[in-house]
Amino acid sequence: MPLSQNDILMSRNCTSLFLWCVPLIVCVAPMSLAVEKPNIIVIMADDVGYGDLGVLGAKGVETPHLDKLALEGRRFVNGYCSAATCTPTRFSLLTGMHAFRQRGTGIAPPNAPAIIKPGTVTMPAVLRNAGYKTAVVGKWHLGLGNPPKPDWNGELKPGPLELGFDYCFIYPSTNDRVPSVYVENHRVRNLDPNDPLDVRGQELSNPWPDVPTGVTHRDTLKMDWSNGHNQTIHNGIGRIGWALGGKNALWRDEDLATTLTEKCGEWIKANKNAPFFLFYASPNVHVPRMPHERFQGKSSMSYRGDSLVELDWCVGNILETLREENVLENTLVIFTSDNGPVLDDGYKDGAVEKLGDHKPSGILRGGKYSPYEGGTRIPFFAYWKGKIVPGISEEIMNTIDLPATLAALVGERVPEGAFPDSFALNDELLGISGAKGRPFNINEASMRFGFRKDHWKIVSPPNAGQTPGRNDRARYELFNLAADPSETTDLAKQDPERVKTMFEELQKHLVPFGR
Ligand SMILES: [Ca+2]
Repeated sequence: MPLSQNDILMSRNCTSLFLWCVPLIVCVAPMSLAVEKPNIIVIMADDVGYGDLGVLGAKGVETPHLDKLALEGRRFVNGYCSAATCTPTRFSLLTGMHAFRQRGTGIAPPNAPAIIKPGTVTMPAVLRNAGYKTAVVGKWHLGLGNPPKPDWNGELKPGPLELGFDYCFIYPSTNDRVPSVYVENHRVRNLDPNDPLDVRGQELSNPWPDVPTGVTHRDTLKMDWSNGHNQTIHNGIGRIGWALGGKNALWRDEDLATTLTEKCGEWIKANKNAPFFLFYASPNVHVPRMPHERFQGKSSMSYRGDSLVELDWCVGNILETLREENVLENTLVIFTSDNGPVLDDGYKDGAVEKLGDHKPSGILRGGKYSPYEGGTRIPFFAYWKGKIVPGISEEIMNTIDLPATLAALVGERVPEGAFPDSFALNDELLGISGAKGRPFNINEASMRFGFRKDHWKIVSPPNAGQTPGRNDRARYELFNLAADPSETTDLAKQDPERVKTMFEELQKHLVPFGR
């Protein structure tokens, strides 16, 4: 049932009586006035591309659960994440703000302190104010603790709990970066105080010369590296960065996705009676791809394909939990990815050699790290059994829109100035007739940008510096995505007026830049 006007007014009036950041216990609508607030699960896969799933044309791998989710839900074929790498997309997913507006939002190193500034309004905080129980399970990669670095043996705060999550069960960085541990709420899980965890930056040489590294003991590795990833060895795999101790807390790569999925299930069961918001930040299919033994060899594409099979199992398992707990029909599930695909991202795992006919980006150009479409146009599905009419949307949608979209969906006010780059696309998400997507799209790839309006797109040149493209409009490329979805033909010289107009509009969006 949609929100009634009274419900909306009550929510707004009530909220305005209090400081927004104070938990609004008395403001939660009483049950008799409850608006429909579906449970919400956002599943963000890692490095999964536009062509990586069966429903998107994948070859050599089957993903039946994700295909079902897509086919029985709404598929956004013009769905994007906001950046071509992990940290900035996740920053924007939680804050509704482009990462380029804040310095230090590039790929976070192992010892990164919390990147999202305290006091920033976040998506989970707004949903919590709307009466939701909130949790994040999986990859964090947005830093923990105060500068200069996390207190790994003490309290890890600020972190997810200070940003609107009631519960977190995360790994701090990426699975190829140390430390290979879980953080549950404010603590490293299973850490033995007699064996403290010491984490050092990746820029240093080995702080413990007697300890084997991916260079000194390369022949002992169970997965060899192709570049970088040769510092601390854990589980027979070289990592980025240095870590020592905390042995009891270390996870095994093969168990990562299963453990996290089980944790999602536990949390769903414990919170099924409240409206809940779960952000499942899946480790699949980021390197090192080391799926559980039961998935190894289940595709023809080596561990990258097997990791897609594992991802599919995880999603199927979560949906099965919803079914078993009788909350499937009251749960909106959104599936997306944090950036486009990559084959060799630092390990020799056969992804290149075993690719076969598979096209991870589908027809799109580029992948992870790229300002072309394959860098940020990704699988994007919304499924809500009995509510979302199955179909395909060609409207533009971006993961940065989820904060405003989900706030609007549950009828919760967004504080003024919050979610500055986020459009409320809730009608479009649900497929309500006549609804529109976002009017333009900006995608970020390190210091390069793509800017799309309708079917036209400009791409900034490489090495554009801190104010990308401001002085070198002549080097921008122009593509007609309707006629040339693979961005093969640069039309900039044929249509300089269009480049000029779009360039000037992009510049307005980039201000303020580099705060
Ligand atoms: Ca990623």
